[in-house]
Amino acid sequence: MGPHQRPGVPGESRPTEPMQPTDRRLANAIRALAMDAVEAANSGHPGMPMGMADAATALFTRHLKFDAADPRWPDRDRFILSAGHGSMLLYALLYLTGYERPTLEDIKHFRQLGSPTAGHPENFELPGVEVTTGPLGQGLAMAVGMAIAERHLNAVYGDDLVDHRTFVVAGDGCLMEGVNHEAVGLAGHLKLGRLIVLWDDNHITIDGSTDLSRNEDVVARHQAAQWHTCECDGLNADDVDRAISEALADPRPSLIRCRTIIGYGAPHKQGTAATHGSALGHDEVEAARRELGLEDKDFYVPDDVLTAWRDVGKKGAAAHSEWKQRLDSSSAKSEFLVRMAGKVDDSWLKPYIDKLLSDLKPVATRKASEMALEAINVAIPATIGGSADLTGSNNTKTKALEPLTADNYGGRYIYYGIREFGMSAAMNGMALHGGVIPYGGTFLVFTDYARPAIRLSALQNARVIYVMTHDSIGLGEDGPTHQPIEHLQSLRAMPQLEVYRPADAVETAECWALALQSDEPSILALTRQNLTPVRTESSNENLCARGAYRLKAAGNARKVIILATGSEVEIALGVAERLESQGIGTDVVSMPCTERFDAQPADYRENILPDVSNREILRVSIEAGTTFGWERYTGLHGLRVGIDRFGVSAPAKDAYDYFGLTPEKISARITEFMKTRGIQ
Ligand SMILES: Cc1ncc(C[n+]2csc(CCOP(=O)(O)OP(=O)(O)O)c2C)c(N)n1
Ligand SMILES: [Mg+2]
Repeated sequence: MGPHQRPGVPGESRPTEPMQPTDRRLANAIRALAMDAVEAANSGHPGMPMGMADAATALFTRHLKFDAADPRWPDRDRFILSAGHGSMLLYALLYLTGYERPTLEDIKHFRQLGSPTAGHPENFELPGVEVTTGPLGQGLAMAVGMAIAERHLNAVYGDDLVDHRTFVVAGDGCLMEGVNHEAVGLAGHLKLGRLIVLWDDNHITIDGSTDLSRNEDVVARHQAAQWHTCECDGLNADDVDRAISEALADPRPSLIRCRTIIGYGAPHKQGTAATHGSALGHDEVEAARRELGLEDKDFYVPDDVLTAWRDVGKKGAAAHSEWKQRLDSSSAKSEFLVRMAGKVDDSWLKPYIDKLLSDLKPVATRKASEMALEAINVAIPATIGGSADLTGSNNTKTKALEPLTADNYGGRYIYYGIREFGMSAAMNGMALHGGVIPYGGTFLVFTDYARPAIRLSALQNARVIYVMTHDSIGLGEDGPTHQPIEHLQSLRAMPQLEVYRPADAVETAECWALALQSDEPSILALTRQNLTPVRTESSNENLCARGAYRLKAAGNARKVIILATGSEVEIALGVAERLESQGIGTDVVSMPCTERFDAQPADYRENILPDVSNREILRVSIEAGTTFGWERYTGLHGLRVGIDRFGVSAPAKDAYDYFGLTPEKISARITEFMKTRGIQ
């Protein structure tokens, strides 16, 4: 008999029926709700919740520290359903343990418009859903970030206030994904012993047996990454309990291999991919109810079972109130609460900018970012910086930051290694854990490696700040592999993400302030090369907050409006100078953040970009990247200056000249364009 065939009848885990419902009966309530919800929606994934119901029961009834009455208790254990397709497992647990939502009604409306029981768990729909999962592998990778945040805050505030664990349920898919290797490597290196992963080892994925696509020794791989591993019968709550206890006792991160059967309890379909992602069908649901000893009723949970589950949901109340008492008597109370609420002040900004203005000099915006961070990291102790092995290039480490290591979780700088995706996913977990504000760097071109996590930052409203340097052909000799072309625009296309491309040191500081205040993720696109200051006078306002502003107004009658970002603002000023000398009045608009500009009231946008034809006032965009999308601001009949091919390996100055991105070449192009279009 193979490891995935087990003897015994699913309904009977113990020979006698005690007064308390058996663990198996508790688990069967999860199975019943999962089957019924998927059946009602005729959509969803019953197999995973049915296979992992016993393991989840062991975890929730015997180990997980939580209080269903307060899903936001800062010292709760975090539970991450990395196998997000099994969302009904989580919804069932939240309902059964007595969270305010989802209600049984919500579960009956699984996957329907407006119901918080979305297809995959979404953190913004339900308190109790810690992170949004579904893109496989990322839940576990975010859990690594949660575990980092927990250890860091523990180092800062001590056991009295921060002392919890991070539990993950992951499937075969989560462990196959590339990001898993990054996350597991990082967790092993940082010795995140409070991270415990329960692997739903059911040998099945969508295409069928895992034998179709995997022969690696998953456990040995984790061991090689310095994890503790153990195994259990995932269908036996006592055995899962034993394995969890073993994992808890080990100082390393743990992988618990739970041997399970997908769709357990559905007699004709269990153990097959047929249960993975579709409703079991009426007959099979009936057969499963018989098999599991359930009543033949939809969405039915016996009273004693529901009562037992509700008691589980209340069990943490005592620990919670003890924690509250410790908080009340802690001298760090108000600081801790402010920090967990994520509030930051920007009192650092004004003095910092005043200092900049008193001593203006050319500086790369990556360097300007470091300068701003020197002030920020002192003023805001919640920041945790890092880089994916480009610290010296991204300029992300300020002087006072010590490395966060297994020996010093109190450090605030993480050497993520060459793990852009793992870093970004970890930052999501850190941000969603709360109490810390993560920022991390790599080259802008490698947002491609981080992109799935950036998308989840956006979807989840996670305040993660991506410090993406080397933001154009201006990086020079490293050439086309490293020169971003389509990146800025493709990132701007992403909802709920703010992309900033500051033009000098003052704008860089303003953009940092906005990113820190935001409840969305931000990308700071920063130059490698030095830029001449364009903001030379002090302003009472954070001008970048409007997304775009008139940096220079036309001297002559306005005929041209140039929109430029980042390093091209300086070029735009040079273009304007040449045009003005020919009597062509030219506005220069610096546009550090298109998303913010789009959100301005109509009259502000109208003031910056008046609704007149390009024959009256020609709009020109200048950005050292794709021109794709700039017609949004120039109109179809405007002029878009950019680069619509891959870059070149050459010194920055030569690359700019080669692509015609110089004041001479652009001004000539504009006057030529005006002539051929008959613009006077
Ligand atoms: C990144 C990503 N790729 C593909 C999918 C689609 N998908 C959802 S579940 C799944 C199979 C996962 O297998 P496993 O983790 O073993 O789950 P089980 O079938 O055992 O429930 C796939 C390919 C996804 N959700 N995320
Ligand atoms: Mg599987």
